[in-house]
Amino acid sequence: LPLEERLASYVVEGTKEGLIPDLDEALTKYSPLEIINGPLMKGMEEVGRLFNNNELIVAEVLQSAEVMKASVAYLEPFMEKNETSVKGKIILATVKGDVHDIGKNLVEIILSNNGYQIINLGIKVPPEQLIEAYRAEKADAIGLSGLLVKSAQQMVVTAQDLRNAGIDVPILVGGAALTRKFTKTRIAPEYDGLVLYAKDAMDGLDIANKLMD
Ligand code: B1M
Repeated sequence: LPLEERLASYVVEGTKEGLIPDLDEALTKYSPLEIINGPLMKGMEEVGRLFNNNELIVAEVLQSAEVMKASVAYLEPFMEKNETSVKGKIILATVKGDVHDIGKNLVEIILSNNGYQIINLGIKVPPEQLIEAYRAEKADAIGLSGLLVKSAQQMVVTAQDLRNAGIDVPILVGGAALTRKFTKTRIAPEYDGLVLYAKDAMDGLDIANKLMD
């Protein structure tokens, strides 16, 4: 198989055998993010498709996720870092009820490599925990990730709770459950701050940079 297909197949098969040498080879041709967003994401999309068709079970999807995580961890030191002064502090969380964290953690890597201090609250984060963290950290923005359809609804609830707690910092939302339609009007028409959708981690960085300008 060509290199790109081999990379995708490690994710689909959930195997790490041969992965590192192939990642090294890929690094001679592509940037770390191109490898992640290209062949590795392609593998993850295939995993999603197979899972949807009942051709994979959760345990197998978990192994695929392990391969993706190991790849991102291996590639991270090769990513471009902009050693600027701290641009801002951002709280990141996967919303309540949702365990998917690969995308959120990628957002953390990209933002922290580009001058942001990140408070990563992890997965299944209830609004109360976000409110507490915001009060303790005085962050410049809150980033919410969600991959399940119900996570979009959870974001609506979260934005309402933040508003009721008197918080109005910009909220950045992302994750496969969302689309561009998830703008402020869909998520939180009455939220006093901005609500912005990022399609991927780089888009998240662009938005954060615009916000902090
Ligand atoms: Co799950 N899962 N999963 N899963 N899983 C999906 C999301 C699903 C679409 C698969 C499918 O059926 N086709 C489906 C959701 C269906 C729906 O609601 N419409 C699904 C399901 C059903 C489930 C369970 C319910 C399965 C079950 O138990 N029966 C269960 C949910 C448990 C729960 O959350 N309560 C479940 C569990 C799991 C695993 C634990 C096995 C594993 C997650 C492991 C982990 O994350 N640690 C897993 C995985 C791996 C997937 C798929 C296959 C891949 C997700 C992924 O990591 N993609 C996924 C199918 C798919 O998406 N194709 C699927 C790679 C990652 C880099 O992309 O997270 O989208 P993503 O991030 C992108 C952008 O979205 C964006 O940036 C990233 C790229 O740069 N982004 C942000 C993300 N967050 C952002 C935040 C931002 C900005 C951008 O700002 C704050």
